[in-house]
Amino acid sequence: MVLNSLDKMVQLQKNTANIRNICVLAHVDHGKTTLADCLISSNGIISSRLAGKLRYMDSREDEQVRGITMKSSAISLHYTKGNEEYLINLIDSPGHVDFSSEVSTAVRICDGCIIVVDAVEGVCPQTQAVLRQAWLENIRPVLVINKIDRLIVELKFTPQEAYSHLKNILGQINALTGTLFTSKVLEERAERETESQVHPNSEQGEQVYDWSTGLEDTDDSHLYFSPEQGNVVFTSAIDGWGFGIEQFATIYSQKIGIKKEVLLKTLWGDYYINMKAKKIMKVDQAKGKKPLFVQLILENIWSLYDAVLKKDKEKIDKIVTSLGLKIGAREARHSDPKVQINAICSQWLPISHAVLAMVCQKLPSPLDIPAERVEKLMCTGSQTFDSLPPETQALKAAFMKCGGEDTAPVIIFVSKMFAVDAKALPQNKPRPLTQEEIAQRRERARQRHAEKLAAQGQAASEPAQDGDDLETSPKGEEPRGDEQQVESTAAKPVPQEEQHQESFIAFARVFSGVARRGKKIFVLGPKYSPTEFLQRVPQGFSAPLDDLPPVPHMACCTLENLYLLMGRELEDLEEVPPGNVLGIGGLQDFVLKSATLCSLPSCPPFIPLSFEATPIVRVAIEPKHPSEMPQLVKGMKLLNQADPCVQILIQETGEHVLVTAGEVHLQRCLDDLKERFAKIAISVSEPIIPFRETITKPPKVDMVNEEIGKQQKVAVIHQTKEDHSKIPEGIQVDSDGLITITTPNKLATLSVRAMPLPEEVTQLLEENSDLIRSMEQLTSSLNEGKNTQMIHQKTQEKIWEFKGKLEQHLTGRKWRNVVDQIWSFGPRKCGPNILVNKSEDFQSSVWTGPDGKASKEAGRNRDLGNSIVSGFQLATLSGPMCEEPLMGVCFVLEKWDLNKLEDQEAGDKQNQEQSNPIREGQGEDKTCFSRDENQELQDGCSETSEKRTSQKESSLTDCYGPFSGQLIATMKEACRYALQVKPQRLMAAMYTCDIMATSDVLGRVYAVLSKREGRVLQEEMKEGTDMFIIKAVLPVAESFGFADEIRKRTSGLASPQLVFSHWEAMCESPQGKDSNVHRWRIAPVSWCM
Ligand SMILES: Nc1nc2c(ncn2[C@@H]2O[C@H](COP(=O)(O)OP(=O)(O)OP(=O)(O)O)[C@@H](O)[C@H]2O)c(=O)[nH]1
Ligand SMILES: [Mg+2]
Repeated sequence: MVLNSLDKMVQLQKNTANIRNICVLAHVDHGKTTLADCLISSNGIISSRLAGKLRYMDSREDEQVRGITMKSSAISLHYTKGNEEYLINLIDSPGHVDFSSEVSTAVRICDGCIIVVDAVEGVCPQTQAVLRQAWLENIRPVLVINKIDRLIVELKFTPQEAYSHLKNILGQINALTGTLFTSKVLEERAERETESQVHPNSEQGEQVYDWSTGLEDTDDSHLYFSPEQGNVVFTSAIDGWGFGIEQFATIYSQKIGIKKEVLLKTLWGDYYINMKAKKIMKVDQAKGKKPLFVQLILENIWSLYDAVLKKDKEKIDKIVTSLGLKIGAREARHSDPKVQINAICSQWLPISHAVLAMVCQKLPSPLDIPAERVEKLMCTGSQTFDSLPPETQALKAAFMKCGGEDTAPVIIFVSKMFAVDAKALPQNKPRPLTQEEIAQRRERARQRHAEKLAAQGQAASEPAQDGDDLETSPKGEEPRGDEQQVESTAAKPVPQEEQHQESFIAFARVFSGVARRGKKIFVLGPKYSPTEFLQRVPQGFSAPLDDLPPVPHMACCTLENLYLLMGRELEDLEEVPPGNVLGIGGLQDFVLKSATLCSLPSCPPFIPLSFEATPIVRVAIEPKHPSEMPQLVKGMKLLNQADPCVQILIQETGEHVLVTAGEVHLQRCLDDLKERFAKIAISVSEPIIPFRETITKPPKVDMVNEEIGKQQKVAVIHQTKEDHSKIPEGIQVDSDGLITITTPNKLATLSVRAMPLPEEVTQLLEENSDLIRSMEQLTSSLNEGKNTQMIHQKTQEKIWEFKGKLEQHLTGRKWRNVVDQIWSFGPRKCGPNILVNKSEDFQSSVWTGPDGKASKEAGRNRDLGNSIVSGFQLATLSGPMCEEPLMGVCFVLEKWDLNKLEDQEAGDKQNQEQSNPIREGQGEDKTCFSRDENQELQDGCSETSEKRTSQKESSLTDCYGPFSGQLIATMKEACRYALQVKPQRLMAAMYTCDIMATSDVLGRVYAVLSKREGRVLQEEMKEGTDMFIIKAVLPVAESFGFADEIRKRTSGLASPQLVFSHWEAMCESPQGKDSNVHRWRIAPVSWCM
């Protein structure tokens, strides 16, 4: 990039109203990067001949080789429309599902997006996913229907057929928008309704249900895509052309003398023109009239393609002349018709103009950020905007204003960290010399030359002593040969160790204020709470930022380097005004993946990015040479930072595990690890497939579908009992699966039962894990007596709603009162398993916290209760079959018998009272007191007397360790045994798989699917094409190599998209499990079909 254009960009960055931050979103291969090429070539960064071939934004080698984008990257473009100059910060994103987290990072820092749809393939699964993401993030979309050339060349449609097909695509995408919009309106309506229930109108008497609060009166017309609204353009990125209705309305209003406004309304739709009367009328199909779009637009394009493809020189010349274009002699003579089409169309209907004009007109500037979006960004978890402290709420105005004055708070969001080679940083790159520097160097060279001449003169008069002297430059300066090289460029020396280092740049956006180099700023982690800061730090605190008292999840750093992101290049900037996308250097020690930076500590962290794909594919990694372990560990840390969705785990066994979103993502991570971050040879295990453990209901029918009678049922129970020979003696198991177990010191007895939860409940728990987490936080702060967190009304409403739904699904005798008695969720206190407390001695529920009694006994019970909950957490974290987490299990604590403990404590107390005077004056020989019999035998008198002295703990600690620990272990065991007496099942991770295939390869697709235990859910034909869309589910364990196999078997005509969908219980009971556990981790034995 040349210097003056950098100046131009800097100048454009200051005019916030004319900035457009946009990303290009689409299904894989629909032409995003090709479209980006066309837009980039309009700025002269790449030549127009290379546009579409270069795929400039795919700067990684593997992106070029595989032909898919793997990361999102930004470039700033300049566009002039009339008298206005615009700065377009364009982000190209990947379409492959494995990289959908990169889409989330792009969407967060944009205000609008271009949704690209392939004119042949139409709306595909990822189109839906990206549209949903745009909606969730509240950014405005425009539509580009790309690859129109395929309708002409491949499908050989007539213009009329093409028009119907395009109408169809628009219909599909608008239907999707409609669904998103309707669900949003209904959600808001439901919210309003609950609000009105909470604050009922005082005039209760005249309550009339008002249906109009819903969809009816909400104007949604601006949301839909329609060419006449100006938010749709039709393009062929590969041939470099594109148009919106407006371009043709301008052309034809001059040509046929009909008002532009009229044409804008009628060029798309079923209208035709009566040329004689110069009138536009509704299409009368019976008379075979063609719509304007067909007659005035498509037919012209079709006839141009026809002429060029048939090499009809005469016709081509006629078209070129009638359009008033000038085609270079080289292009006109070119034998490849594509080159000719490109040369003509890119002049006639330049794609960059059509797309960028629409972007500037229809997409909002940073000044138009919706208030709703701001509020959403500021509210993490189940918080609501009005529950934030007033100082925090006040920041909303700054967001909305997006001001650059000195008083405006600086708010920046970092959506990801990306690694670049340190050599590629502008400060390490050669830069052109200034005039002064060139003059100085010239002067130095002249001096040296003169000195050398003088030295030669001297040498001629004195005989040479050492020939080498002549070669050495005077005073040990650089040898002369370098002079010419440094003449035009100068590089800052890169320290040796930095030369091969990766440097991290934050991919960010300034939401308010000016980001200046050298400015000190707070880095707020996702868990940072401004409320906590405001409580800890006195108001009006004015010491330097570094002297602040420590506040969790907050750090202070300096903005070291600011960059303009230019695709493969970075340009140094001194400051970045609000509303711009930028790169920030020097944050790698402060930001792991994403963060909020703000000059005020009252700012909350932005809500975390929502990722569509769940990381599910795991492999264990080790260095080929064990001595290189430290490099591997360091490399994995860097990889973790450089990828928004990868996870790195260190197992208890010491294995280093990499968790990725899919096979392609895994391959990219491994390549990065080997070539960039660890730079060592590694060995990679077979993929490890995660499972979940669950239980099912005992069968009601036997193998031949005959109902099992009562007698048989008993037999089944006996059989089950026999099967669970693992349950040691001394543990009571009743016929219903109730386990009764005593702590090692025999002081407490627990009775626990396991029951399978209905599927809907498990799903509900999974969907509400965030809410459950905040509930748990509230309960634990209540438990600790802190009560710092105020429950906001809306959060409370959400909790009640969640409870209501649980009650709705947990009906019947078996589940009576269960919801009220839920004590905890697990694992990690927010998982899809429930602990129910039916014991009468101690009541505690997640809805109300422990019962209000503040007695000493209540306090003790609370402590013991915590141990029981911990035991449940451990049990749900790793199940008895293969130590995988549990799912869909309800543990009911039926009884909790502490009588012995209480007896002992009473005894303790009594003895203590009695022994106190003794201790003071008498010997210790009478101090034996009644304890558990066994204990007494073991300990003997002298030992017990010692224990007595350490008051309360003495009674709760014995040779089995602290009582709390015993209770945890006993509860864990009870849960495990309770599971083992029920029919246990493993649950397998399942992908949903969307495959688009032509009818002739359909059979082969099915063959591969059935070989890999896939199950077809749906098959439908795409209208107007011979393509089928197949929706199937496929076990993750069977998915490795699936995409490659499908591609190979269908010669590349079908390619699947796999997205993690759900967990599914396998049919077979995993008998003989011990020997098989390892095998299941790689390939499960059998699948529930
Ligand atoms: N016929 C035709 N092919 C196109 C057009 N635009 C792009 N392509 C081709 O479609 C393929 C995919 O294009 P890309 O631009 O890489 O698609 P993408 O959407 O960036 O793909 P991902 O980034 O992997 O999701 C390439 O082979 C392009 O040459 C078009 O207008 N017409
Ligand atoms: Mg791409």
